[in-house]
Amino acid sequence: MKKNHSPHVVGVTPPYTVHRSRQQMVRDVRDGLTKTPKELSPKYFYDERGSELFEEITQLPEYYLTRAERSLLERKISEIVAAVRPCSLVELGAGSATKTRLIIDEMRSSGCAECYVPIDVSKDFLEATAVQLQRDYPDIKITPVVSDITEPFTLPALAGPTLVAFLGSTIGNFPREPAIRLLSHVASAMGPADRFLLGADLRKDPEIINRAYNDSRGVTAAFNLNVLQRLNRELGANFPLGAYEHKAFYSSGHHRVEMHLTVRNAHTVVIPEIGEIQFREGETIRTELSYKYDRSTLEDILGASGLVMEKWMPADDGSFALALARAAED
Ligand code: AVJ
Repeated sequence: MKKNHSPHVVGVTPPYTVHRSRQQMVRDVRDGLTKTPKELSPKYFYDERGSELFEEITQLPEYYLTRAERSLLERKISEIVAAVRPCSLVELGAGSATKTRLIIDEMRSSGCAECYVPIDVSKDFLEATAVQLQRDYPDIKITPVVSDITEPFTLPALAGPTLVAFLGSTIGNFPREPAIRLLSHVASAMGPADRFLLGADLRKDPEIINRAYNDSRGVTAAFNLNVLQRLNRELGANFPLGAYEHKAFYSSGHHRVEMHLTVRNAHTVVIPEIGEIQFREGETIRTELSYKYDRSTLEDILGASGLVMEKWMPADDGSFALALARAAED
């Protein structure tokens, strides 16, 4: 890794606070809800409850993504670690870090596992994950970083080579330009021996995709609605939850899932720091985009970000893929 300026690093033991994030949240919510059509950033899904609900989603029979990626990683991790020989692992949007152990175990058995840096917006989850991992891997230096990965991020000094993992198809939340901005930060933090490992959901039968975002138990609906509950709790808003309905659909033209909250009946919401917001019957708040890829689209996005795809590892059924990339020589 190239050297960076002072990182926003937190110890495995709290307390720590992220002062900027509340102001940022108020700004983002104001900007998103005064737009037409209205939108909220998917990063606000992940409060404690939201992170729990997402974990539940990953275990749903309809939500194939997590299982597909895990079985791919199980099959490919030894080849990846043998090629990269990483001593450090940086994980973007680490969440509960369930696939992390697979990577760390392989790094260890191939002789080098010095540092693990999980980066996530959800500080509670990050903290719990870091504490748990530290218990299981006492010899690894774990440095959690609470950060919005869309902001240019900084990293502590690491033992190289570094494997930067961005798994779970979280990249899918970003349209092309924001994705390129994010991946460019990754590319500029990488040295010649470092590698980037990306997990991405692939284009497939729209019915399969639609089922994954409209599960029969309504967990995805609860996950979607939870963002309003969070705004009620954290910003003192008064969203009437019963006035909203989960909607998710795959748009083949855009190669993406759109998640919305549809307004059942017109009402006004007050958010003290923002003001009054009118909601019309039938209008929607768009809460998430989830892009689906093919190899050439990913190669193009990586290329535009200063990264070169070295390995393309699709699942046998074509449902999901891992891609390994290096920084382009500049
Ligand atoms: C974590 C962004 C990859 O888009 O599939 C799951 C989030 N949203 N169900 C996805 C999500 C609804 C998930 N990502």
